[in-house]
Amino acid sequence: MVDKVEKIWMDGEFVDWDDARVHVLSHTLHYGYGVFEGLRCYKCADGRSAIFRLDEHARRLYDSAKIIGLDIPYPPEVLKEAMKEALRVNGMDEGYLRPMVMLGLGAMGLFPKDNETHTIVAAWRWGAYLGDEGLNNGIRVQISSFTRSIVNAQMTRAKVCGNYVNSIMAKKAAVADGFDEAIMLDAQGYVAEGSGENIFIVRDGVIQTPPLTSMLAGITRASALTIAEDLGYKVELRLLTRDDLYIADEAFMVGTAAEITPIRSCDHCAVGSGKPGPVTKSLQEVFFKAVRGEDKRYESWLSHL
Ligand code: PPE
Repeated sequence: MVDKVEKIWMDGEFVDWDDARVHVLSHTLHYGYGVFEGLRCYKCADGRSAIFRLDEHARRLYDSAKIIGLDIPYPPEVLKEAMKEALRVNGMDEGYLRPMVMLGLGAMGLFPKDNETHTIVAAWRWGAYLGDEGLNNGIRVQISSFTRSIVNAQMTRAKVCGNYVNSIMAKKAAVADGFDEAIMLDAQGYVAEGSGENIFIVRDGVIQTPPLTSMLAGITRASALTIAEDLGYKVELRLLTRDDLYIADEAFMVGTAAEITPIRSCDHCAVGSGKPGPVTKSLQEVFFKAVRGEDKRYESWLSHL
């Protein structure tokens, strides 16, 4: 269960955790028509804390809202400040941030009109999303029998609440079968993404990830691509097949929550040696330095509290 913190920002002010409530007839609860983000704040080597890629996450939140036609009743500056303040008021120097914009009471049915909008920013403590063991030694993934929603059904540039039913079903099925995570294929059968992560493989020293089609345009994905290029690796954006994962030398998943997590097997087939490989480890190392302000090249990715 998520650990309770003191305050949550809701509709312009900080309220006590127990008072951050909406009505059961809130529109988003019924139809999934809402947008959200997930960000991490890390404690830096110099003792300060910084939110990783705050501007990019804020931009994606407003893009998501625009895509589905939802008005966010605050300018980005207000929500960015609320995110910093959500950590400060709760005395957190590290944590996960969840801004969300949802529709509340008003009309029911599929033509929301004059429904009130609720905007929240919550912060909570979140350790390694796929477990410390997974982060260090790799996870076991399953190709899901659930297809990632096709691009003109699910808006893939938007992080929409309702999109996550597809993810939850895939994740639950994978865990029920004894795996750590699900990888979903797109409608054509090409590798799309994990339930809440983007995916990369490495073969013959080339880092490969699918182009942005049936998947979220992950900010960690973009960061990993930049780091990979800075490390001098050859990077290729290309459609990946299920068996590309089986014969990869290395594979890993990336996301704000998942950070950079190695994959050690796919469908019981060992990826490479079945252990995190050198390329994955080198990216992981630079990524964790970047988020903690230990690599000057990536200073501009940090927003200090
Ligand atoms: N794909 C999906 C479907 C996704 O949800 C995420 C983030 C990503 C890719 C990676 O995106 P980015 O965080 O910008 O690198 N998933 C978030 C939600 C996790 C959750 O369980 O909630 C996250 O990682 O914060």
